This record gives sequence, structure tokens and C-alpha cells, in this order.
Amino acid sequence: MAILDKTQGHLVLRIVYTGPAHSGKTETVRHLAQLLLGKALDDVVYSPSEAKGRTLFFDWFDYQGGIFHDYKIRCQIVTTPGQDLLRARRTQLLADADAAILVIDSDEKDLSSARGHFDELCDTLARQDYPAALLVQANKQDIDTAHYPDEIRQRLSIAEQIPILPSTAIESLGIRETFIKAVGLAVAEADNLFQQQLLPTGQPDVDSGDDLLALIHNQEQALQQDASSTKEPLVEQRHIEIPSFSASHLAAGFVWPPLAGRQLFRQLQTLNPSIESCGEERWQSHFEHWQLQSQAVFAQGLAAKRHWIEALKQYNRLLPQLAPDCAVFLLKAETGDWWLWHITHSGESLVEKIQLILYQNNPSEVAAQLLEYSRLFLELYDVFSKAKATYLLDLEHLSVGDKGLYFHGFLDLHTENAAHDALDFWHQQLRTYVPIDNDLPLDVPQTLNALTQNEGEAAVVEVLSAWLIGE
Ligand SMILES: Nc1nc2c(ncn2[C@@H]2O[C@H](COP(=O)(O)OP(=O)(O)OP(=O)(O)O)[C@@H](O)[C@H]2O)c(=O)[nH]1
Ligand SMILES: [Mg+2]
Repeated sequence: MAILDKTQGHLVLRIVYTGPAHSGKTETVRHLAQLLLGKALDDVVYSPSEAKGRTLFFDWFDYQGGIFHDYKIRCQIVTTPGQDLLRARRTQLLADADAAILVIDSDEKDLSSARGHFDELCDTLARQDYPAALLVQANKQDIDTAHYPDEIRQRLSIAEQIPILPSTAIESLGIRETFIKAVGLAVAEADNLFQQQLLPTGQPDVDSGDDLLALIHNQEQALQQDASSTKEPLVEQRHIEIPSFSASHLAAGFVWPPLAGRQLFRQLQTLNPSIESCGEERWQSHFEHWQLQSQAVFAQGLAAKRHWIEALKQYNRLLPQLAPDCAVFLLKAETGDWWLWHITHSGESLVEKIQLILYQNNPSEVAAQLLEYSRLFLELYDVFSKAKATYLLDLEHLSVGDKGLYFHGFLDLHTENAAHDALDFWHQQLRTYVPIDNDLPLDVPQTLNALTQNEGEAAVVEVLSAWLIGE
């Protein structure tokens, strides 16, 4: 992690290029060294060991440029080996990263190794006390069949706040931009710590490629000796008193979406909502159309940050189906405990909408609207099903927006699918939340007739008919 070396007058940062084997990490840093230093490559990039062009340890070079509060910025630029078998070594090399650049081969047909390495990297970062900034370098853009960054974002469900930059390392294109962006993010985080007087000072443990190689060797030996000893879980969840919002502060970088979420947090702080327990390790507050829920409290930042990454994955998976005003953030209370909060805003409730439909006395209109809501529900169910999250779907948590239905409940931190048939589930939800009452002005027989006019939707009509006759 960033360190202020006062004797040398340096801010030392580590920028790590990681990603699948063959994606172009070594090529990137060799061309970057030439761009930044203008020297012959072999003089500046230190690559301890290679096997048929595959990096076995890392590539390393040093670059000094830019100023940080009167200190010169010194970047240690490192690559990791992409081979699957060298995962442990990759993780070690990422341990002190201030920015991690995931270099992927944009020409890979199904992007499966990129996906695997993205998940692996998120996992590694989530275990760090101060997670490195994350960027993606979509390399090999020169190949005709390469995927563009937007397509990569969509296919790999990469959150908007993670930059994806295109590059063609063999032609030195795009690599300077990615590097500058990475340094910018790392410096911003260092500044954040500096302002809070949390930026460490001293000499970096690793000052050269040789130092790094020695460190890796030592760590690998120590790991081998430790292999048989079992590891303690890192933290336990505890049950403690809920803190007030006004006495908490937002941890840097732990608000999603970054701008709107921060505004929302400030707004909530001024409203100082009263928070009550709602079962084991859950706290909530409801006011107006806002709902707040905390699912977990952590004694250490590390576990909280792991959950943070998991929560973000869930939010990004289901983003288009979520309430327009929702946010998630990690709060640190004065007690030092960390809280993961979800905030959401509900709109017009689907249950109320359906109840209103039943009060109309126009059978063909009623049939048309019921079919339309069924269609919207089934579409939403399909999306949740792909995200393995149908267990979250409940009519009570659905609202009607301009673009259809959206979910305003809370995303749990696990994914699994209850095995339901979508139509059975819809039927069961209608029966639970909108039971048919004999006092309704609705002409049920005429409505059933109107429904059966809709050929081609027989299965939905059958479910709606069963519900309308109280089955
Ligand atoms: N067409 C094309 N080829 C590239 C590009 N970048 C790298 N390559 C080629 O891809 C191959 C692998 O590149 P490396 O830089 O060695 O890959 P690496 O990610 O370091 O691989 P490991 O060390 O095994 O993890 C080499 O043959 C490079 O010349 C690019 O932008 N376009
Ligand atoms: Mg390499």
C-alpha cells in the first residue's frame, strides 16, 4: 500500500498488471517502459524468470513522475503471472497494490478466462484492508474480432465505476492512458488517507525487483511450512447496539452509486431516522417511501469490505430491475464497528395497482391490464432467475415504474434459486397478496370470458382465471 518515504522525499505506489495468461501484461509493461522512459527495454524491465515467454514470477520497473504534496511520486510497476497454477503467487503480488489493472484478451471468444480472473481479482481485493483501485485494460483491440469495452462490461457485468480502457499493447496504444488513470486513482486514495492522517510513512519494504523476488521466495517458503496449520476465521459477526446515522461516517470509496449515494447519505443524516431491530442481526427504518436496512455489522474493516464487494456484485447483476433511488454503503460508527446499509425508495406498489384494477367494472379492460402485469412480472422473474435470485421476489417488494416493474426490496448477500415454476409462483403471490373478495364490483364471469379471448396466452389465462375464481 502507498507509503510516504520522507527520507527520499517519495510517495511510493505499486501499480500491478494482472489477468489471464497470454493477455498481454508483459507486452504492456515493456512498451510502457519505453513510452515513459524512452530507453531500450532490456535495460529497465526486470523479468526474473520466464518459461517459453510465460512470466513465472513478475516483470518490474520503476518510474518516477508527478508530485504529491511536495513528494515525488514513485511508481513500482509490476506484472503477475497469468497461469492458473500460479494463482497463489499472483495473489501475493497483489497484496500491496494501490491499483490493479486487469489486462484481458478482448479477442477471447467467450471471455471465460477474463471472467474467471475478474472474479478472482474481486475476491483478492475484497480481502485487503485497503482494497486497490480496480481497472480493466481491454487489450488486443487490433484484432478484428475483439470485443469492445462496452460489450465486455455488459458480458462480464462489470460495474460502471470500474473503468475499462481499450489497448493494443504491441502498438503501444492505450497503455499510457490506462497507466495514468490507474496512478490517478491510486493517488486519490493516498490523498484520502493523507487527509485523515492515515497514510503510512517510512521506507518501503520492497525497493527493487530483487527485493520483490526475495520477498516472494520467503513468503512461499513460509506458506509451505504453514500449510498444515489451520487458519482462524478472520472475524466474527457480533450483535451490538445500533448506532445513529449522525454519528457514523462513510468510509472512503464505499458508497454506491458514488455521487447519488453520497447525497442520499447526507440527506438521511439530517433526517436522523430512528432505527429498530427487525430480527437477528438486522436493523431497519421506514419513513415516507424510504426503507433502510442493515444486514450485518462487523468488528473489522476486512470482513466488511468483503461483504461490500459481494453486495456490489448483486447490485450490478440486477441494476436495471432495481428502484431508481437505491444505494448501498458501508458505514463506520464511532465505536469502530462497520455497518453495511441498503437504502431503497419504493414507488407505486404493484399490489395496490392490481387491487385498483379489480375495482373497475370493465371486464375487457380488467383482462387486458391483468395480462399486461402478468407479462411484466414474468419478464422480471426471468431476469431474477438468471441472477439466481428469485428467492427475493415477492409482490410486496415490487413497484410500477415508467419502464415496467422494479424491485425495491433488499438484495441479500447470497444467491440461490428456489426451484419455482414462474407461473405457479405468480399464482401463489396473487393469492397471498390480492385475495379475491366476493364484495368486489368486478363481473367475474365476464372477465373470465374476456381473458379467454386472448389466444396464445393460455397458460397465463389459466392462472389468472384460477385466481379470480378463488382457487
Ligand atoms: N495482436 C496482439 N497481440 C498481443 C497484444 N498484446 C500482447 N500480444 C501478444 O500476446 C502474447 C502474450 O503476451 P504476453 O505479454 O507475454 O502475455 P502475458 O499476459 O504477460 O502472459 P503470462 O506471462 O503468461 O501471464 C504475445 O505473443 C504478445 O505479443 C496486442 O495488443 N495485440
Ligand atoms: Mg507475462
